[in-house]
Amino acid sequence: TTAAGADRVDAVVVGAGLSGLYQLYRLRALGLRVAVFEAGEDIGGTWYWNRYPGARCDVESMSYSYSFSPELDQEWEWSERYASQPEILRYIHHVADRFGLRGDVTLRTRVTSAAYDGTTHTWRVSTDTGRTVTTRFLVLASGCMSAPKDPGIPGQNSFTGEVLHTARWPSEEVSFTGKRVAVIGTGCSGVQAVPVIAERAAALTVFQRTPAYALPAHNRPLLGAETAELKARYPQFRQAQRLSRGGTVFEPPTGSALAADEAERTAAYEAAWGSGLLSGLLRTYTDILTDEKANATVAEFVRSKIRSIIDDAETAEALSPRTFPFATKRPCLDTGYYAAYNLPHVMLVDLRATPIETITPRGILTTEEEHALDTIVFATGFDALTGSQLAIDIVGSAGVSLREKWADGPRNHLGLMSAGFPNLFTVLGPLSPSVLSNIAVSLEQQVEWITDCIAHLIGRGLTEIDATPEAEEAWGAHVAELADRTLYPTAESWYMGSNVPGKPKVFLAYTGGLDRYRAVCDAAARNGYSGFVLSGDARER
Ligand code: NA7
Repeated sequence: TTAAGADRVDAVVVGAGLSGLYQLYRLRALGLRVAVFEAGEDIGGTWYWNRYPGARCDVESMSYSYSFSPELDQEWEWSERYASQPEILRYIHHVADRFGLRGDVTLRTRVTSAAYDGTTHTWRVSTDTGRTVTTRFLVLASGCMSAPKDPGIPGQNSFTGEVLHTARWPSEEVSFTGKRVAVIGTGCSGVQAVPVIAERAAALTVFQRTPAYALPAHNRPLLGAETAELKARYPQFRQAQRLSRGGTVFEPPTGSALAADEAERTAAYEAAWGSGLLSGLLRTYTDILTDEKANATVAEFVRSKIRSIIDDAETAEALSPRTFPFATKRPCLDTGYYAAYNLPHVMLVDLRATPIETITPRGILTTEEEHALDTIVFATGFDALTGSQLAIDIVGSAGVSLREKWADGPRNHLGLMSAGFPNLFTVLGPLSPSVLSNIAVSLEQQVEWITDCIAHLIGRGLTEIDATPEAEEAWGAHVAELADRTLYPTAESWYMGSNVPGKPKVFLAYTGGLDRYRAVCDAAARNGYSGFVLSGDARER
């Protein structure tokens, strides 16, 4: 049944980042022939592309790493509390080499389309290099933050100086020495890049549309004694991570922020601020993300911190987020971000006061003035969660494309499979905990579920699994209902699709927690894949 000119494999995995490589490892262990296609020149996914200065993980390195191999856990030594992009990329290379994964990865190859053939029960997968393969199983491990968003600024192609995007950073060294540099965007990428670029550039102007809540990282080298201590109990720690709400281990809060008096609250917030943890403030009380008044106490605490760091009162106010509740857009970890604004050559342009009219050949023209520049850095974010999947022209069993089906927002069951797209699985896709969890833990959970599912089909000689429309509808409603119990949907955020013009406004992640999500996924599998239809008999063919 192999189509002419197409190789035949058992599984295609799209993407060779953390998710895709682990998926490859697991599917190979089932004895499957797997082809991984990776658009980049090398493996690493997010950690390959986002090589801008200052790029760093905001989850602690000893938590943000694979847990599947106790030997790997013991042998790898992280040097910093929060690993930098180069170190994480080295780790990914180490894993690929250690487990011999590279041989099945085809680099510089972007999957452009995938069409399901219901008669042969196979996907025909096409790539931009002209290579086509047919496969029974198709796993999209294409990343939740991997499709850069078009900044959509008038004149953006007219600039004659150097143009960079944080998520498409060149591998050769970029020099900022003596340059007048602009950074557009103050999400986590901008917040990380600004202090490092500030150290190198002659002048740095940051163009800010919406200020972020940035919390101090307190990053530092890890001491041998502390890594040894954690390694001694790594198996238990990994297990606790798996069972945790967000993939990181902590004592959940018990009280309401509004039940505490101000002194008590401030003490709790100070301790969280000092912890250097991204979710430290969220963990102080139970209602930070569900009660506006509780949230407002944290938001004001962060603003008071911003005022205490920034010398200039007007700059401090411009940097203070006021238009959305704390953490309804992802907070950032700050390593010298706010402090950079105290340097004489770093300037903030508040785009709410003076919007950009156009980018010109010389620089950036706001309603107030033209800023002459040598380099513009776009830190303008991604078409998150759905972007990388919808970039592929995927056509399912009824001839309907995923783009058509998701025109009003993503629809799937358990964030794993979309009805009408049999044997197509997604890792870290929409309507799963992905971006609201430690994704290192999330991706392992999903990859393992997918692997077990494929093993189940093969073991029983079944050809196909597909989500049912009813289950998918119920899942979508459940995810939306859980999100509506939180403050998340009140913000214009990439969680809501609000950052991409024309994108449907749907809350894109599961807010119920990774622990609960895992239980739901496991229960579905245990109940013979309830919510899915399993069919066919491969042995007949
Ligand atoms: P984000 O968090 O989406 O941030 C993008 C920033 O760029 C944000 O401040 C945007 O302002 C700004 N932006 C986007 N488009 C424009 C235009 N056209 N003009 C001016 N400013 C603009 O992306 P990041 O890469 O920083 O972080 C993404 C995630 O990756 C991060 O949360 C981590 O989980 C890893 P806006 O808020 O839309 O007003």
